[in-house]
Parts: sequence; C-alpha cells; structure tokens
Amino acid sequence: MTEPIRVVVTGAAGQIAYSLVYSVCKGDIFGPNQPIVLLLLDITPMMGVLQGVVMELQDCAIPLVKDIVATDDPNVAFKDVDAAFMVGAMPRKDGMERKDLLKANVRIFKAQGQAIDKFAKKSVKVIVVGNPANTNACILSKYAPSIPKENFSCMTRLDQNRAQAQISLKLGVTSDKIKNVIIWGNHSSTQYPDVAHATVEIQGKVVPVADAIKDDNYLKNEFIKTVQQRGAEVIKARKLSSAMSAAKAAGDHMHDWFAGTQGDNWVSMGVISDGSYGVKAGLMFSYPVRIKNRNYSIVQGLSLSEFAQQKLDLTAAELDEELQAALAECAD
Ligand code: NAX
Repeated sequence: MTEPIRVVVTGAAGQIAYSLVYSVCKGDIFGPNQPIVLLLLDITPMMGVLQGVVMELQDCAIPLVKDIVATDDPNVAFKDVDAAFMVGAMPRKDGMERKDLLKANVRIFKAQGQAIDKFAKKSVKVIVVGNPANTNACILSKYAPSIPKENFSCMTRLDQNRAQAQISLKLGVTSDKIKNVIIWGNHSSTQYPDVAHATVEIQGKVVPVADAIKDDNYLKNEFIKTVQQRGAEVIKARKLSSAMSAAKAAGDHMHDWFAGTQGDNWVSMGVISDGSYGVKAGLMFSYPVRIKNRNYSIVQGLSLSEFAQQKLDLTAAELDEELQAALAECAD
C-alpha cells in the first residue's frame, strides 16, 4: 500500500480552493493510486465555511482521501507536508494602496514561511497562487531558509493555458496539439506570452505556431494583450476572479513537478532566477522549465528577438521594484 502524501491548501475556504481540493483528492494531480492526507488552512473567521467544504469533501466519498484536517493554525497545517498550494492571500480592497497590500501579504507569507521552515518536509514542493504571486513566493522562501530555494515556485500556468487556448481557438485545433508556449516574467499585465518557439500539430504535421498563424501583427499585439488581460476580462464577465481555471492550472503545475515533463517539451513556472536570460538573480521569474525526478531546470539557449528582450526587461524591472518594496516592508 502506497504511503499517503500530505498536501496543504491555504485559502482553503476560498473559491479557487473549492475546485482545487476536489482535483487533489480524486487523483488528478498526484495520480490515481496515491492516497492523500489533506490539510486545509484558512483564517479563524472562515472556519465555519471551511467546515462546509470538509463536509462536501467527505460526501464526495473518495477512497484516496485518508484524512482531512481543517485548521487556522499554520503550525498544524504545514506539519510534514510534501506539497503546498499557497492560495490564500490578502485581496486588494477598495481604497487600499499598493504599499498596504504588500505589507499585509509580507506579514502573511513571512509567518507561513516560518511555519514551513519549522514543520514541512525539507523536500516540500511549494506553489504560490495568491497575488502578488511572484513576490509572495520570494518572501515565503526568504523565511524558510532551511528549504532549498528551488522548492518554491509561483503560478504562471494559468497564463500559459490561456495562451495555448487562444492559439488553439485561432487555429481550430485542440490545445494539447500546441507545445512550448512560454510565459516570461511576472504574473501581471507585464508578463510576456511568447510563441516564438511554440509548435502546433495540424493533421499529423508539427509546424511552428508562427507559420500556422501567418499573422505577426496578431501575435505581437492582440494575442499578447488578450492573454495579459484575460483575468480582468473574466472578472468583468463573472464579477468574480478566475477560479475553476486557476485551480486547474495549479493542478497542472504541481502534476508536472511531480510527474515530470514529456520529452523535450517544457512548461512555464515562476522559479527563482539564477541569472538566466539576463534576469537579475533572486527574482521569482517565470521561465520555460523541463522537469525530471521532481527537479526542474530552466531551458537554456532559446533565441530572443529584440522585441522579446524588451518585454523581458520590462517585466523583470517590475518584479525587481515589487520585490524591493516587499523587502523594505520586511525590514520594518
Ligand atoms: P478568495 O477570496 O475566494 O479566497 C481566498 C481565501 O484565502 C479566503 O478564504 C481567505 O480567508 C483566505 N486567506 C486570507 N488570508 C489568509 C491567511 N493568512 N491564511 C490562510 N488563508 C487566508 O480568493 P480566490 O479567488 O480563491 O483567489 C486566491 C488568490 O489567488 C488571490 O490572491 C488571487 O489574486 C490569486 N490568483 C492568482 C492567479 C495566478 O495565476 N497566480 C490567478 C487566479 C487568482 O486571481
């Protein structure tokens, strides 16, 4: 019998977690034969709502689920965890300044980093979903110094999936036929969705996406803007932010981290920069990565046009500014 793995989801009473926990429990992410102990963390006022989520999970009657722990105590939630989905964060409220938002999130991710440092397995794999995701992940890692920096990541897979979906809609093929789309940089409107190295399989033939689309103007303008603004468009339509698609993307990210990427294909993940592609080391930057044995490596040697380089510089500068502001809050 396979030992259960311990998986924590923070922000567990929220809307992304509502889709995500079901996916975790039914085996989509860690495999159909992997038993799960699920740890759910939220803040004290949400414990009643969280109990409702626990009841529903119980009522799903999923045999993989060995135990569910719902708590408002990070020291309990992170105990011996193998995988952490950091979904909970302070949302921006009306009249809140960026500085206040950063300050609130630094406080949350500092405390949770310290708990991860103390209680999680040293091999834990962490994805930060809560915004500002890249910077929150940096803060988390800073306060969990006993855990390798490479074990922390942030989610840009939703942006990758959105980019793939746009190309698939444009070409009338299913999204699995499109490989190697890249999201560079910040999970914000400065991100750079890049299809310069992407391919599409059409009627059994693999061709560059650019050759299939044959519209450089679309790829440099409308496509990029659509992906960058997609989250805002969903909010406008739904009056709520992306949740189902965000949960699916968080699952895709963690699935590939545990199971590995296929062949030469890559996926995009926010990971700690080692200076690759001229990005300042120490920023949590979304790169194309390949994954083997639960370790990722940043794909090296991809050519960047002048247009692409400018986009990378812009998003890296934004991330640097955001991180410096967050670090200043840490010092307070
Ligand atoms: P919700 O507001 O529905 O849920 C957030 C939950 O987090 C709430 O239950 C809240 O009580 C909890 N929470 C707040 N502080 C906490 C703390 N200190 N410890 C534990 N739990 C805490 O938001 P939801 O729609 O689920 O979105 C969650 C986060 O994902 C937001 O920060 C959102 O901006 C971010 N997103 C990130 C995306 C990405 O691609 N990286 C895309 C989707 C989403 O916008």
